[in-house]
Amino acid sequence: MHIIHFSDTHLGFQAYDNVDDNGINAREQDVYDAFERIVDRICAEKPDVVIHSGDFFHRPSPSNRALTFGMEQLRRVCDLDIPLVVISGNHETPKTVYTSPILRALRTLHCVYPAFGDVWEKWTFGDVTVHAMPHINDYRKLFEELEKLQPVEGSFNILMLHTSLGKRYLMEEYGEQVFPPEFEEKLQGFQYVALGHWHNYQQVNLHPNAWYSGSTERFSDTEIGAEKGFINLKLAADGTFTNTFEAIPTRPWLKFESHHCHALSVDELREKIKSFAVENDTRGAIMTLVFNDIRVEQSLEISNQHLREIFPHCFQLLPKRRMYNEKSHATRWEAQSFDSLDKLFSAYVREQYRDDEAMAQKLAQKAASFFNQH
Ligand SMILES: [Mn+2]
Repeated sequence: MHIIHFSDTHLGFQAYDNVDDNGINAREQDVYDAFERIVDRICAEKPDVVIHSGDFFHRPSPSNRALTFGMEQLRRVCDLDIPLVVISGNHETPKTVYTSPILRALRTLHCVYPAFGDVWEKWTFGDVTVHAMPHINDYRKLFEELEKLQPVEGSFNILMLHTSLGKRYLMEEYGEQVFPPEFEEKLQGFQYVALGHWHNYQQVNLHPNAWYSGSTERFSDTEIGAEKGFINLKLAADGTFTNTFEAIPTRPWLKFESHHCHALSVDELREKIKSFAVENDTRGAIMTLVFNDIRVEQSLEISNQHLREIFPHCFQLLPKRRMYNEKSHATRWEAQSFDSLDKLFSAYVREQYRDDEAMAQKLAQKAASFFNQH
C-alpha cells in the first residue's frame, strides 16, 4: 500500500503587496502552485490513499478563489478514484456556531472524506483504517472523542491529528492545541500518526510512530532552511512501513544576519550585505535581513530603499533592526514602524551636530512638534 501524507496547505493565504500578471496576490499564487505540484505528484504516483492533516484552507471562510481552486485540484484526484481523507485544522475550524464548516463543501466530491465538527470518524481502505480526529475547539468534546478513539484490530491504523504533540510544536497561533498528555499512551495503538500543524517535516522524538509532514510552502521566517513537500508512506505485507520525504520546489527564502552592527562602519556593513548578494542567488527570493545592535544613525543610512538597490531582483525584503542603546547597552526590537520617528530623528540630528548641542536640541524640538501635529 502506498499512502501520501501532506498537510498545512493554507489555501487562500496572502502576504505582501506583490501582485502577479493576473492580478492575484503573488504569495497567494505561490501557495496554490505548491498545492498543484503535490497534486501533480499524486496523479503521477497514483497512491492507494491520500491523507491531509489539516489547515487545508487558511481561514474558516476562504475566498471564492481559494475554494474553487481547492475543489478543482481535488477533482483531479477524484478522477483517478483515489480516496482522500482530510481533517479540519485550527485555521479552518469555525470559531462560532454562526459559521458553517467549509470542509462540508468537500463532501460533494465522491472520493473526498472530510472530517470536521466535533466527532472522530474512521474509514477503511483495504488493509488500512484511517482515523480522522479533526481539530475540536471545545476541550470537553475533544476529551469525549479521545476517550472513544480505538484502533481496529487486524488493520494498519493511521491516526490523523492537527495538534502540537508535546509543547514543542506550538506555532504561537490563535486556537492551537497541545495534545492532551493523558491520552498520549493511546497513540501507541496506532501504527502511524499523521500529524499536521507544525510546519516542518519532523518525526516526533517521544513518539517515533508520529510524523509531521510539514506545510507545503513557507509561512514565516521560522521555516527558512526547511524543505517543503510531502511524505510517501509505503506499507509492506508484514505490517512494517517506510517513510520518505519528497520535496517540491518552492520560492527561496534567504536570511542575512549581522551581529554587533554598532561596531562596524556603515561602509563595512554595506560591504557585508553586498557580498551576501553576490554569494547567494537572490532572484525572486524573500529576504529576511537581521541587523543586531545597529545604531539609529546607521539604520538611517542602511534604509529600505538602500537595501532594495543591493537586492534589485528579490521578491520581498523583510528587514529587522535590533537597536543598540549605548547608555544601557540594552537592545530592543525596532520594526519598520513610525511610532518613534521623533526619537529616531532626534538621535540622527544629535549625531550630525555633535559639536552644537544647542542647535541639535532646537532642531529636535521643532521636529518633535511637527511629528506631534501630523
Ligand atoms: Mn494549524
